[in-house]
Amino acid sequence: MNYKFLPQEDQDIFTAIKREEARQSEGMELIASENYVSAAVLEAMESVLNNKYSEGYPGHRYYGGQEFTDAVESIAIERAKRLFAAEHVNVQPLSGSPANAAVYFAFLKPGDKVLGLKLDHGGHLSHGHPVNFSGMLYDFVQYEVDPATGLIDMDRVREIALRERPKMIVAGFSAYSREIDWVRFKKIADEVGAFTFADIAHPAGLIAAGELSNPTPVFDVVSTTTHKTLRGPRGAMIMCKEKFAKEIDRAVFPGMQGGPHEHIIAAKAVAFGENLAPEFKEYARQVIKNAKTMAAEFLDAGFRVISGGTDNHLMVVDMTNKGLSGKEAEALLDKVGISVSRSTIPNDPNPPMNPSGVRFGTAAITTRGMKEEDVEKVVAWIEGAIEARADESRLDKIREEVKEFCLNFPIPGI
Ligand code: DSN
Repeated sequence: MNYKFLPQEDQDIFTAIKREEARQSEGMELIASENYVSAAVLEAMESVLNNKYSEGYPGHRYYGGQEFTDAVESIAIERAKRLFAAEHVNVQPLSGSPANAAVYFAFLKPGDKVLGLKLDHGGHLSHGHPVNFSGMLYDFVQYEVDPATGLIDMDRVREIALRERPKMIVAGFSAYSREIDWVRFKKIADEVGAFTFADIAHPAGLIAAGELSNPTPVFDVVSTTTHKTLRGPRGAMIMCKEKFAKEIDRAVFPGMQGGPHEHIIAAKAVAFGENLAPEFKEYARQVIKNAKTMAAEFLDAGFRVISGGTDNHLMVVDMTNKGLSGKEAEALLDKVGISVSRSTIPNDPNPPMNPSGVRFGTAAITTRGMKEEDVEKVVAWIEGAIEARADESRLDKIREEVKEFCLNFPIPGI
């Protein structure tokens, strides 16, 4: 980005941003939920649309002057519908948790029973964790992955659903590396008369590109963030069957939110335009190829990969047999310029702040143009850093190698 005014007006913030640009350029980003947006997406976010209030929806607003916000929001909606074959789309949710809150708000009353995947098995806080609003307001019953395979045991999900008779079943996860059987989930939900809600925040881009199966035609309602594999601005959207359009729209506004962020909605529209282009399909394919290579390399190096591999952009790796916790691995890899996020493993004996695993993802490095042979080097650096963790000079050397390597792969927008 070229900053014209900021350096003159606010050196402190300008300096922090420039240093973050350098950190991103010199470092290896393996946090599964992160990505790099295009310069066009960044430009849409910094536009004067930021200045506009637009409560309501295109054609039905509570403030004047909506000619162009209506146009922008309608384009975002139309593109999202094409991407996911969605009947109805609301592009206003500010982020993933608010989107999920709106979905619950649309379909449930406090105290209603809901089925969601447990956090340490790959679910999300907003899928019923007791410290989150979802777990506080609703009566969540949690299903798990099979401890032996790391896969969701659909027979067990059915058993729990038949016993508990939930009003909603939530599927779609933050740390689950395998394809999801949406049709089976829907069948189970139909048996007990439950709503089906898919949270595809992580694999949305791979689904939009047709590389993973799409729950939108099958499920009642689907939420996603727009900044992970979809490679758009930080934000979210909700897709649903036309028959639920009113409930969802009312739950978002006026139910949960006030004025939508039209500059972000414009950036969502730009990203969706990019997602519809053939190059994005190539990108999504490469993300998966890179992730499969990464999982295979970890297995070869003696790491325990949960479920034994991946079908999408992420994997969770248990660090126990390498003699360090997920938090220690995160801090160690930070030292060599590799960003990751610690992660619980299924039935983790350790708490979420200091869990046993690390989650790795390939969405960001693939945007930079890295391919399978590059991923092999990345895993070798991770393995090397873990082996050399007591040897500061070897760690410094790895950091230099990572930096030199990363600088060969420019980041869009920088
Ligand atoms: N923080 C996101 C992630 O890392 O998966 C989910 O909210």
